[in-house]
Amino acid sequence: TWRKLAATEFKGKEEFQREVVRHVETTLARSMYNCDELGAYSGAALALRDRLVIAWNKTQQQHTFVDSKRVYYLSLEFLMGRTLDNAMLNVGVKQTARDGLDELGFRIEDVIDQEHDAALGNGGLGRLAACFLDSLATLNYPGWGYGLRYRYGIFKQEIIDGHQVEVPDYWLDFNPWEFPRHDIVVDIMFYGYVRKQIEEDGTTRSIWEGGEVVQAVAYDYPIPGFDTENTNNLRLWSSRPASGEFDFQKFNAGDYESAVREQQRAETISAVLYPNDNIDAGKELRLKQQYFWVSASLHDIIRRFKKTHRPWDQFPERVAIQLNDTHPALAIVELQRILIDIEHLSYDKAWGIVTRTFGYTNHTVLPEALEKWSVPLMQHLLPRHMQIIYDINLFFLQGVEKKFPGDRELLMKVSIIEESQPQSIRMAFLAIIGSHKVNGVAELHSDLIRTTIFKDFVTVFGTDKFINITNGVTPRRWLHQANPKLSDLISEKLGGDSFLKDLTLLDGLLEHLDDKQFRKDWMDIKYANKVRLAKYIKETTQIAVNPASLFDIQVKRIHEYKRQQMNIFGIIHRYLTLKAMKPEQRKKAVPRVSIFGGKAAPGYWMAKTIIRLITAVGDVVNCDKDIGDLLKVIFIEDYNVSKAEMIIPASDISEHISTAGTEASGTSNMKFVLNGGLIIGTVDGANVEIVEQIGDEQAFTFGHLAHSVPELRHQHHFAKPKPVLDKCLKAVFDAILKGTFGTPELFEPLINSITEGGDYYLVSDDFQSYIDAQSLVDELYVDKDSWAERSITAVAKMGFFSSDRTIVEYAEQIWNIEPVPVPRQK
Ligand code: 26Y
Repeated sequence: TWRKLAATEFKGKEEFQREVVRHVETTLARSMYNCDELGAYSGAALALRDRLVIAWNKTQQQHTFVDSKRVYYLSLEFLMGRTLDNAMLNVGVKQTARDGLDELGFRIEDVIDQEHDAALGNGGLGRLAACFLDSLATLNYPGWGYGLRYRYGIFKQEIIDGHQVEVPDYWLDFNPWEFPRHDIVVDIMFYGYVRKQIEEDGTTRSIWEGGEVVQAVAYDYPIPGFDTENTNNLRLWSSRPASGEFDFQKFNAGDYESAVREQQRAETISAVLYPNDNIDAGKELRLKQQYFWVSASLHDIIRRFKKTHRPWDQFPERVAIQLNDTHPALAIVELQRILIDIEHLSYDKAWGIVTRTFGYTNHTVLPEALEKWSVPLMQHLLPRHMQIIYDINLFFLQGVEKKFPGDRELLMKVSIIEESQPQSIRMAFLAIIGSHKVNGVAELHSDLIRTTIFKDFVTVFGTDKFINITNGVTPRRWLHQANPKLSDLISEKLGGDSFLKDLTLLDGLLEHLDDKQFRKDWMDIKYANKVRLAKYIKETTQIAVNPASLFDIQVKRIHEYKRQQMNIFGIIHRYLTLKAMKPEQRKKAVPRVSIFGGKAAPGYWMAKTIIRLITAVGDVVNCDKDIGDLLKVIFIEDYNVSKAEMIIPASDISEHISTAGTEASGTSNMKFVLNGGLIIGTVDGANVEIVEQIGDEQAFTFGHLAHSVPELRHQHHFAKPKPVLDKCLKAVFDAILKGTFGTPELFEPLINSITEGGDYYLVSDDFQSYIDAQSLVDELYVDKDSWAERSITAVAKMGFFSSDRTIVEYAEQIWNIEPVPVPRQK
């Protein structure tokens, strides 16, 4: 039967091939006769990109034509990973491309492997933004991302002599996915002074002038949805000097150095992603990044709104802006400034528009991650914004005083300005006051923010403003793309791939739970994924691991609160236990491969010490002849999105073992379970809801609960004499301090943080229960058939954790937007 092709389709593999060859020979000016895999990647990417552009233009035209309300997702991080594979799968041309490339002599997997990750993020917050873009497009919502086009993404991690070494990640060499918009340029000012001017009608106006100007240039990235022509836009800003090139007067006068310096100063703003995850450093350049990006984005949004010739009142009916954590909180101040200083709206009218526009998502309760900017710094860099922050605070506090007369303490507690030395601006408070909804990212986390860090704001605003929207992950990347075999098996059982758009359909798998062949196929796929990972481990570390072992994986940023140290202490305990066994006893032990991956912030010394201990333990354990295959300890270098796609499908269990109340949600927990791995975890973040959904037989939970944490910390703090350590943990520390894993001095500070330093993350309190949970894992893993049953049951009940569900909740509860599908050709 004949039908018109979708904009993104090819007429067949021949047409695809022709397009690849055309791009290799003309766009790249290379010959097909000596085309290598990188050339094939480039050609394939360009061929597909041509199709995306058509759908992308259609979508944007449709959205402009319908004049629909749009959401703008402001995030300093978009951890996109690779694009080619994802885009081929989303628009449904992967098989065509596979066949076409095959005939040209290339394996599609090798071609896909040529692509550099777009690593413009640190961890969970940045990857969540990327999953949200996929869901927005797939659900046909008009939604744009706005971020920074860093020249260097998160650093590449090398492990040299067991230590982390940071190497710059220059990712822009050849990037077929970005479109420079040299016509979309915004001037951004810093520094300068504010002058008051009396108008003819007697009102006073503030004029901010005399500062330094840099330019923001837009770069656009198409975001295709799955099984839809809708293609959204991600717009990233790049900085450059306002004069275009550099100061030619200085240049011609022979002052080359200062001309170049000026150019570099401007380019520095978007040069590098700050590599801190959940730790605020408060650096001036970071504040410059934030204002640069926020100001450029708002000007762009306003320019688009103005084309509709609507009155300002209607701005919040056409525009929703979501703040991904407090990093873009200055957008609140910037919009207020534009509305009063430039558009001449009254303060009150402007503020009404502002608060109806913004929503704020909180991602952390860790005190060290809550952004504060020093007042003198803000004053210096953005003098007019500092005045407006004072105004916002004044009017807010007046309102509080009116509602709670005489409550001086409450005023102190909710003031945006903290009376520290020097004073500082609490960005979370600004974000709450300037938004109409504040959300946490998992039930437990949302409860915690309502009852701890933001409780005084619940008193002031009431409870309705503070909602929960539990995180989710995109099943397109994290099941279909990362685990094609499992995705195909599920399609076969469910009679189609609709589960990729409605993940709750996974529960249909329960009907097949007792099917012996299905269980076998299921476990064979897990095994094949473990073989794939074992092969990678062999190639990159020279260590052979047995894929029949239990694969135990912890991959995430290295942080004390995530407790990789507890995992490695548990591994040392296992090692000591195995060593103490007689050879015939050892034969009964379950062989295990413990796999770690993750980056430490370059300045986070304790996190680097944890990496050093993991590699040191691996060095000893991996070549201990008594142990053999019973225990291997692997650190995978440079964990990133594309590696996650290979690692996650290979887990039997994965670790999500943060101190209760510290991990806001976690999202890799969802990815692992969706791929048939079980989790060992604390009662923290989204673990709670995962276990609720899949049933507690399908998970290994342990440890103290969040509500006991403050009291336990208090006890550690005031304990005299120091509490005696649990026997197992003491044996672990003794082994380390004896030098079993090399120089003990390296690891003393880590041990001391637990024995002397108050054990803030409660490793000693949870250790025994962690070990017990691990023993239960060993015990249950022996029965492969019931393990298969648990694995299938867990996947079947994961439907809730699709980021599609998450995005629908944002759309309905915060943004008030509707889907606007691009009409399909008939
Ligand atoms: C202030 C600055 C240095 C800073 C930079 C990055 C502060 C925080 C962050 C990143 C935070 C982050 O990634 N949070 C994670 O967000 C995920 C998505 O909601 C959660 O799943 C995860 O628990 C949380 O740690």
